[in-house]
Amino acid sequence: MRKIDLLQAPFLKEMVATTTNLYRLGWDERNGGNISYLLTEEEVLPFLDIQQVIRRIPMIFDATQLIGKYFIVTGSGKYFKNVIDDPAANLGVVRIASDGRTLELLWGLENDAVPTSELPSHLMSHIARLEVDPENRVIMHNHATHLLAMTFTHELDEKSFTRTLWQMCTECLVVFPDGVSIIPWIVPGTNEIGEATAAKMKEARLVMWPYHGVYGAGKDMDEVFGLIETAEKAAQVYTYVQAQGGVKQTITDENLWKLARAFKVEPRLGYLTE
Ligand code: 2HA
Ligand code: ZN
Repeated sequence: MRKIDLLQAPFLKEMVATTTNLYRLGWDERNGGNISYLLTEEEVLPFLDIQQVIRRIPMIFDATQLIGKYFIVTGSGKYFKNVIDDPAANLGVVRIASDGRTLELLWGLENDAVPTSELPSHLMSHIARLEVDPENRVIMHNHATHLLAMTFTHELDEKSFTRTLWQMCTECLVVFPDGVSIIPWIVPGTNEIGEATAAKMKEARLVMWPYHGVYGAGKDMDEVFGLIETAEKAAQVYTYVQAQGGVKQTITDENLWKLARAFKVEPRLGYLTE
């Protein structure tokens, strides 16, 4: 069967639009940030001969739970700024091979490029999210500016960090009732940071990497982008509030409970006073 040019694929267009948008927002300077997007076989079949493996790429960890799964990913060392001009050099479609430790490259990552250096965190987070939400498909990492800044000025206690963000915009509790989790500072690109992130991903779809950036998870690109965008907006408001002299009054826990009831969301257990 004749294949359609992959540049026409809806998932490719979403990756290009999203990386371009994130670059414009200033959250992905240089090679900062990475995205992985789980694809179904039906989605890739019109565009790819799935028997045609271009290259095999070894991984430093075991992704047995994802054997046979397809992902489109951003490339290591690649700039989000450049994706729109050359998607095939900056993005790749890969499949997890039957040994769970090799990637089969099916498209893109031209000139011997490899997937994002944060692949351990991405694939471990996919595994963790799929256990609690079988619909999860996207993991996104970026350096959202105000959230990153807050990791220097706000205490790094998950409950307190979450409550501050919930109080900065009325919408926050509705968008991320599961809150924001935080890992310790760990060297990026390692299995260790992947394991720490994935452990947090079982409870919350947003995970802060102190002095570095944020991880988000969601069932589609809009959900994960919207999550990070909403938390980042709250962090921006927090920045202005601090600059204006600090909080004089805020959304009370009673208000937050009313919101939770009105929008039928369950705030993270123990984060609001009863
Ligand atoms: O890929 O953002 O965390 C560049 C990064 C590493
Ligand atoms: Zn980063």
